[in-house]
Amino acid sequence: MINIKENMELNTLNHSCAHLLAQAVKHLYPHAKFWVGPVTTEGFYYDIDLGDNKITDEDLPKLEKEMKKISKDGKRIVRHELTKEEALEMFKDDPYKIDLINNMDENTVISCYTQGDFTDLCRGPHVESVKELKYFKLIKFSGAYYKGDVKNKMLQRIYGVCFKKEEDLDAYLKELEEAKMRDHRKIGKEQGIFMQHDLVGRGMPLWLPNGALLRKQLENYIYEKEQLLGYQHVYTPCVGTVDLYKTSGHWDHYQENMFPKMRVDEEEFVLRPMNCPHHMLIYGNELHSYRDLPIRIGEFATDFRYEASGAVKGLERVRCMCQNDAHLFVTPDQIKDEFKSVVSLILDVYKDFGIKNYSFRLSLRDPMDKEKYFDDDEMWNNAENKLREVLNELKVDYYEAVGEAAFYGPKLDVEVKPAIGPEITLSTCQLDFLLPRRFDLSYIDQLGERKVPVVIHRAIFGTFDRFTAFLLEETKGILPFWLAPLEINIIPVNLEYHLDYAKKVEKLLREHHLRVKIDDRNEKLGYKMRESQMKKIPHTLVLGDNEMTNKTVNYRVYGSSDTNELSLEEYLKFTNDLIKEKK
Ligand code: TSB
Ligand code: ZN
Repeated sequence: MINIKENMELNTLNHSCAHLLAQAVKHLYPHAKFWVGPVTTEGFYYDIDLGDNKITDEDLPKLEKEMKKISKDGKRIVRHELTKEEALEMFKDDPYKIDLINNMDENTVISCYTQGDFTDLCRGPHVESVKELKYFKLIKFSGAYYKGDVKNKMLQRIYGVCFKKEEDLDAYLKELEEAKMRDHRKIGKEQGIFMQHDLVGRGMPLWLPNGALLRKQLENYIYEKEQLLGYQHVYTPCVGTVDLYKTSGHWDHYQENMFPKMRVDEEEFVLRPMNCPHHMLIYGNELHSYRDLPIRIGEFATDFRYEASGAVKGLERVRCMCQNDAHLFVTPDQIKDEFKSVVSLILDVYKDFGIKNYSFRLSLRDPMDKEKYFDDDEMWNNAENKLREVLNELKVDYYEAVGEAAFYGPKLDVEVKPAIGPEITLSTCQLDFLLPRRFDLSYIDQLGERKVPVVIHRAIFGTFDRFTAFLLEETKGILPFWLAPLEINIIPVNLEYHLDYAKKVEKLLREHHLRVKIDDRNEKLGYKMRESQMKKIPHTLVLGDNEMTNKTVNYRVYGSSDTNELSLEEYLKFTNDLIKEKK
C-alpha cells in the first residue's frame, strides 16, 4: 500500500481533507471541539470532542455528504498568521486549541487556515481550494484518549483517506478490503485461534484449542531446532523483584514499558518485561571455563509489557506475551560465529515457513542520546561493526536504523508488514556488553584469568503471539498441513454404514500422530464438504462403500476439487512426507 505520509502531494491533500472533515463535523455538530487532525501512512484522522454525542455507522455517510457539498462550493483555503494573543482570542471557545497554542514554542509562527465559515489552527501546507478534495472516503471511527492518556477524556477519532484521482481511491479501497480479509483478528476468530475478554483485560489474549494446537507446533518445531544447536531450555518465574530490574538497568531504562510494582510481604515485585535477568542469574549459578562457552539458555517465557491501549492489537501487540527467547553467553572471539549461526537459523526458519516478505534492519544507537544509551563509544562501535561484518559475510541485504538499538547494545531485527498498520519486528538478535557486567558474570580464560562474557539475546519467532498473527496473515489462514490445528476432516458418506470404518481410520491416523476428527453430525454430505473448505482444513477424507471395501481413503486437498484414492499405508506415507517436507 502506498505510504501517504511520505508522498508530499498526498500528504498535503490528506491534511486538507482532515480540515474538510472538521468543517463538516462543525456543520452537523456546532458544539464540536477539535484536537488534532494529522496525516498518517494510511490517510488522515481527526480527534474530536462531540460532547455527549457519539459517532455511529450512520454518521460517516452523512459527514461524507456534507464534505462533498462543501467541496462543490469550492471555497479557497486561505492562510493567516497570528500573534499568540490573536490566536488565543480566535480559539477562545476551543479548550484543545488553547492548549496547543499555550504549549507552542515562543518562536513558533502561529498560522491558521480558513475555508468559508471554518478556520483551523494549522502549520500547513494545504491545497489552494476545497474543490481539489473530490475523491475521499471516511474509513472508520474509534475512541481515542486526549493526548493518548487513559486518564484523559475519550475523544472521537474519525479516519479517512483522500486521493487525486478516482481510480486511485478505488484501488486503495479495494486493497483495504483485501487487507481486512487477511487481518489475523478476523481469521483468528473464524478459526477459533484466540479470544479476548474484558474480565481478563486488554491485550491479554486467551488461546483457544485450535490456537493452542498451532502454537504447540511452533514450540515443537523451534525447540527441536534449538536442541540441535546445543541450546539448554529452562523454566523461570514471570516475576522478579524490583532489585533484579534495578541490577539489570531495566528499572532505569525500560520502566515506562513495565507494569507497576506490587508488594508481597516485605518484597517488591514486578511482572517481568524481559527474561534476560533471570537467565543471567542462571549463568552465574556456576563457575564457567572458556571451554564451556558458548552456553545457550533458552526459554518459552511469558512476559508482560505496558503497551499503550491504542497500540494493543490482536495477537500482534499484546500486554502478555510468550517469547521464543534465548541468551547466548560467548567469549569475544565467539561473537561472530554465534551471531552468524543465529542469522542462519532465522533464514532457515523463514524458508521452512515460506516467509518471503521481510527485511533485515540493523538497529544502531543514536550517539547523541546519552540518556537511553550507555556511554562507551568504543564498545558501541566495536559491536556495531561486528554485526555489519557478519551481515556482509552472509551476503544478506539490510538497512541501518539509528536510534533503534536496545539500551544495552545494537541489534539485528527482522521487519515485516502486517495486513493493516505499520511494520513490526518479528525476529531479533541483539548484542550486549552491558548486562553481564551488571550481573558480575565471568568465565576463566585460557590463562586462568577472570573475563566477562558477552551476551547475545535472540528470539527467532519474536513472540509466539506476534509470529502467529503474522503467519495467519501471510497464509490468509490457509495453514500448511504440518501446522494446521486440524489436519484431516473425515466425512463418512452414510453415518449408518460407514461410521465404524471412519472410526477405524481415525484411530489409525491418530496413532500416527495426525490431528484428525470425524464429522459425524446429521448433515448432508455436500454441506459438510463445503464447511470443510470454509474452515480451510488441509485434507478432507470421504469414506463410503468403495473405501470401506478396498480399505482405502479418498482425500481431497483444500482448494482443489480433485479426489484421490490411496491405500491406508500410502496415505500415511503421503502425509508423513508432507510433514517432513513442510509442504
Ligand atoms: C530477545 N531481551 C530480548 C530477548 O532476549 C527482548 O526482549 N527483545 S525485544 O524487546 O525485542 O522483544 C523480543 C520480541 O518480542 C520482539 O522482537 C517482538 O517480535 C516481540 N514483541 C515485543 N513486544 C511485543 C508485544 N507487545 N506483543 C507481541 N510481541 C512483542
Ligand atoms: Zn534478553
